[in-house]
Amino acid sequence: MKKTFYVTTPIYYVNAKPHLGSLYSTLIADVIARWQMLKGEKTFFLTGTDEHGQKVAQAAHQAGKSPQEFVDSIIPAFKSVWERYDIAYNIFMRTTLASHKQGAQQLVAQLLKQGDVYKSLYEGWYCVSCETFVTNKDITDTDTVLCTTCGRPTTHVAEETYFFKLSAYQEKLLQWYKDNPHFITPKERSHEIINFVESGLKDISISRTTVPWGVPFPDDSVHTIYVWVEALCNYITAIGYGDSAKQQEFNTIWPADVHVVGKDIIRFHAVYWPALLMAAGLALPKRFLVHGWITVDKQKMSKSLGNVIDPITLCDEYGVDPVRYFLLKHIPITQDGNFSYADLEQCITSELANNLGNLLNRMVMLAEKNNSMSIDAPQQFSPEALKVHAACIDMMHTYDRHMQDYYFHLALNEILHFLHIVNAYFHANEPWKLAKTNMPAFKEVLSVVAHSLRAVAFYIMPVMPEKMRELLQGLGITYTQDTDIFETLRLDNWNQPFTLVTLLPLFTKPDTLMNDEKTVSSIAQQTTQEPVHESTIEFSDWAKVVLRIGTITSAEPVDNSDKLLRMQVDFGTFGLRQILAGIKPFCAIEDIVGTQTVFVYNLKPRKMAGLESQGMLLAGKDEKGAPTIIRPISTVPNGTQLQ
Ligand code: ME8
Ligand code: MG
Repeated sequence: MKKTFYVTTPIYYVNAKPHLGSLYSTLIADVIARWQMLKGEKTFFLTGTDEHGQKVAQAAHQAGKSPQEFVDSIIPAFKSVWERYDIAYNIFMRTTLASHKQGAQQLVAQLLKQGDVYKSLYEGWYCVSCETFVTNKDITDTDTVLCTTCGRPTTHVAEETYFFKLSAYQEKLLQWYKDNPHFITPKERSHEIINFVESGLKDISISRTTVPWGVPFPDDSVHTIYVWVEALCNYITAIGYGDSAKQQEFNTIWPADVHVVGKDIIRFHAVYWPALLMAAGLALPKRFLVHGWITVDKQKMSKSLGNVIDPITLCDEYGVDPVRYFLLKHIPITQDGNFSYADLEQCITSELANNLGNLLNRMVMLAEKNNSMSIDAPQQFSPEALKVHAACIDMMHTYDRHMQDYYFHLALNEILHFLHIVNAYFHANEPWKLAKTNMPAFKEVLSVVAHSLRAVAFYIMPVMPEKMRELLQGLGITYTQDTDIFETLRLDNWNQPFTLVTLLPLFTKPDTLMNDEKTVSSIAQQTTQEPVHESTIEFSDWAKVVLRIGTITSAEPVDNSDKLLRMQVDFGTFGLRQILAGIKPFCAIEDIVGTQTVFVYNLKPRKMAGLESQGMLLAGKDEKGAPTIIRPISTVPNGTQLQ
């Protein structure tokens, strides 16, 4: 039987609901699965949740619930985000399922029986946030031992535990990395792991006696299995490991073709997991795709830092597919990528609305105006048209190559490049004039654009499934996931007839509103919902920001914007400035003119709706989420700096 293409995401801790970072990994896996389906592969896509361990137990305790009640209460939040974002997983795995517990126990029992696991005393430190035993060699000062990964204080542990003989697998692992150079992608991560293994592996502790919220250790229920070892097993228990009735199914799916993971958890995945599999006599996964972090102001977006962005708020505002596209196009998989609303809005406006959506729109409008909604492919294309055809074939090859390397941003860049070529061709041929003078030439232009857009739609389909389905509708094509595969589509064969359909614009340009204020306010909103470890800044960081009080001397609405007000602000001896802010729906102009309030005075000038804003208004948010400006209790001289 043909091997199923198997792709997985990390299983997420259920100590809080998913955020943009969790969405990012899941989205990558979804795009990989959809891409493989288009290539005609049978695929299996696994995601799920990591529900045991101290971290989750603590979160449950804080919420005043039993661990099981607590984890059950968080699951709907994960499922609804995945559903909203069209994440087409096959199984949502939960580590509290009986089948998982049984499978994990079976694996550990086998290692115990073989002598790969032995009992001894563990003395050292444990980081609950990372669920990690902190290795002795990383420790200098035993008073306050901080976690080498996350920097938080660790707890001292001295208990009898079971150890896995990881040290026995050092050479085998090194040989494996050597024989399988693509095992860990990208290369930087691979070097990191090889260095780590070369520096010497110690046996690892794989059980706890003081963590009752876990899977009981086989034949010794004083212990629970260390949460990481048990969690890794989900990749096999989800597809039938440990269940003899599912052995055959398991054999067609395992090994995983790609495990998608963030760089924070690569050591568990690319060292511990392969060693455990070697010990169990199971095949090793083919590849780890390791991505960087989504950052906000250069810091990792994380539950514990409280700077997370809620994916639901984001798609409510911008739509699901534009957010999916943005995350893959603008965050190179090999690097960390900063999230900003300004970049997202810019991307939607220029790449999606102008470059892609408008091309379809303009073509269909022109066809409609000239009664040419049905177009046949010309018998022979002109040399100009053939150049576009050649560029299309080029785009498809290059896109395919980048997708094989999982370089989504480069693949999508190819499409943009191709769309520029098609747009240029469309304009250079002035089809609106041809419609009056040369109907066959006019129809040829339409055919070229329609064929180009058909290819583009299928290639971006894994990234924007809904929008590309719509685009195809505009070309009169109904998409069927099960049968539409590249092999039968023959996108290089430009002999299609099209029956165009008028649609609403595919993408709407976002209002350029208070980009920076929005970042700040959405972070502030999140921080009230979860326990926060505030990160601190140096005094010198604070000293960079100049806040001044000024009087708003005039304010007027900006054309073509629902939200922006253009204000003149008097900063006394520091001058008069034009500042824009997205507060129009929330206040009456007569209420704010004459008012003193606070502005970031030294922010680099930026364009909003085509106008320059020379500073930024600061505002709070009232209970309904509407911005409210801040006034000094008594009048101060204009230009006063806050300190
Ligand atoms: O580590 N940017 O769960 P977790 C990009 N349960 N990706 C991010 C991210 C960010 N800012 N923040 C989180 C665990 N992620 C374990 C995994 S697997 C057997 C067990 C993503 O909830 C990224 O994939 O802390 C990271 O590796 C994962 O979420 C960690 O999720
Ligand atoms: Mg984490």
